[in-house]
Amino acid sequence: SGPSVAIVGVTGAVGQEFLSVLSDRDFPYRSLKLLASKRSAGKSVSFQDRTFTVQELTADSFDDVDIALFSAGGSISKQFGPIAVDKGAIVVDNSSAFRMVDGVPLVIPEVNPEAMDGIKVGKKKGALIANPNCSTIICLMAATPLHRHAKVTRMVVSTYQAASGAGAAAMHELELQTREVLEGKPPTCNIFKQQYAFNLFSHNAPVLENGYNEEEMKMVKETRKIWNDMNVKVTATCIRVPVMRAHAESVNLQFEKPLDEDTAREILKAAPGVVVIDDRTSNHFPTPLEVSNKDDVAVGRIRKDVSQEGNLGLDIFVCGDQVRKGAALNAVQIAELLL
Ligand code: 11C
Repeated sequence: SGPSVAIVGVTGAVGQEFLSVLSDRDFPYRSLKLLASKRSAGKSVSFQDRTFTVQELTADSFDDVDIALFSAGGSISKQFGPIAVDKGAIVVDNSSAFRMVDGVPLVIPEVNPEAMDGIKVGKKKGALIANPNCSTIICLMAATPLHRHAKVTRMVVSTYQAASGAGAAAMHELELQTREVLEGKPPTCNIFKQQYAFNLFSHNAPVLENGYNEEEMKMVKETRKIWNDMNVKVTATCIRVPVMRAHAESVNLQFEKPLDEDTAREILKAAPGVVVIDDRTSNHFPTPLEVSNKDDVAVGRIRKDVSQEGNLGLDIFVCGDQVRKGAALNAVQIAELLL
């Protein structure tokens, strides 16, 4: 029993994580179809004591599919997402293709599940639901409980983003470059056009006319849509750091109503999907390594912003596994809401 599920892009980093998360959460499914490009078709994938053969993604792939989890890049989503919806599937799309389209819910289950009200498996009606950008998800997991309490009027984010955000090939390149540099060899630069190991650089997304890169503007626009607040002021600086798979973010918040740091800590301790690591005595705060392969987003460095009046400002530091809560877990949680 359960829905029939398809995974589009199963050979990628997020595609593989979809499988782990489905298994970890015991997601009920009637059938499972693993789809990828022609190049990967025919490969065998072992999953839950069974061997699946990866099938080529085509327009006919979605006959009798209830839920399709997409993570194969924006152009594949644009081409095949609408086809899947026409066939009656509910598409949970991890790409940026449909996030800002009016009428497409952009959902973090702990934050705005109401945005997908009425979309359910069994209604025999296709729909698109977008998974936000990983940096946005990780930031808003921590910022939203505080926003609900004191209303954020302005948010300033600086990110420290892992290789995983650029896919499995970038993770491989980071590892390879690290070896090469240690061995005194010139680093291989295929994915990023500059040395990544022992370095950091501005996020590789295209830079726009306003000087922001696309990753930064995603944080600005997606936050407004998810919070359904077109007035919240958001600015971001996104940086790629040589970390394998979890993003870190420094987040400065300005509030409409006062919120002191002890109350903020209690709110965050009670927030679903969030753990507080905030030990000033031993200088123990969230790290990417500590949250890697974990579901929860960790938050620490919770402190009053001394540059702001009264208790109207806080600084926090957030870490979250980019592949998991930033992508696959969030999508599977959305799929759970569809049942
Ligand atoms: C990164 N967030 O870490 C990006 C990758 O819009 O889904 C994913 C881009 C997106 O590089």
